[in-house]
Amino acid sequence: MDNYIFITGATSGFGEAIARIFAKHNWNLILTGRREERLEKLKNDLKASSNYIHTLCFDVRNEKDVIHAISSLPVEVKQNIRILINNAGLALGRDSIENGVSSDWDQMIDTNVKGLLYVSKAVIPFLIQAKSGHIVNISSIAGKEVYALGNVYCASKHAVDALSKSMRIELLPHNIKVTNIAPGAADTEFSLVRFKGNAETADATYKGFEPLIAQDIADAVFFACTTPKHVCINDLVIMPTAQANATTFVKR
Ligand code: NDP
Ligand code: 8X3
Repeated sequence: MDNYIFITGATSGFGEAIARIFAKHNWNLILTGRREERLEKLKNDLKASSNYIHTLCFDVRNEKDVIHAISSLPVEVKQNIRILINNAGLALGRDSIENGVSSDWDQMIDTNVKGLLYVSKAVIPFLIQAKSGHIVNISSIAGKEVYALGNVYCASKHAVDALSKSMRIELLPHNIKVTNIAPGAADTEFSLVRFKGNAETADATYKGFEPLIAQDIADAVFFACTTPKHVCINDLVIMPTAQANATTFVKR
């Protein structure tokens, strides 16, 4: 198979699990993230099952680096990108606006919204050229609802939800599918990052109920990307069974 899947945030959590499931099904991979050693380790882990694996180490917040990294791929690789997974993202802190840290707001908006735009702008021309493709944007339940102290993260994920809808309209004439995925609580490195390395607070997020795991989201992404040509999954909200919406859980 010549086709490539391009995954942002492949160094942990959902992105890594998505890389693993597509590798198992013999896709060629373009794996990206900031942590180079993790990209190399994943490449080594997957090289037996996947045909070709390219790693690109860049920060999605830096448009020049995004453009430079994607341009550095061989032409035949760029031309064969068929799936883009816009997954890289993060929450930082849980504070009211008056107590919020403005550098955290910048990082969330620059990564979750502007980074997704920079990568999409660089990759979409290859999908248009191929007259075929699929973009999966990883949003969140925080892109459908808001919760107290989630203000800027929720706003950034509402932006992802809106961008998914816009992309779907704009890319329709080019035969490019767009799927928005909105997970609830999933036990990845997400909370450790949100609480800035405080493992105790991060672990408490998942106490008393069974959260999603990265594999659950990877399975859904793989399903959405392998429907027949005439079928597009527009939007998926995926929750732990113990979570009804952004704030209602059954915890024991
Ligand atoms: P992880 O923290 O495990 O993974 C986040 C990934 O994003 C990492 O690979 C990280 O790579 C990458 N990333 C973060 N910032 C940047 C950046 N500036 N440039 C490039 N890559 C970056 O969390 P998840 O797997 O849970 O998160 C994946 C996505 O899912 C995020 O968009 C998150 O908002 C969303 N989400 C998560 C939920 C959850 O409960 N876990 C629920 C709903 C949505 P590196 O650090 O190497 O750059
Ligand atoms: C991550 C899930 O509920 O912390 O997007 O917003 S939540």
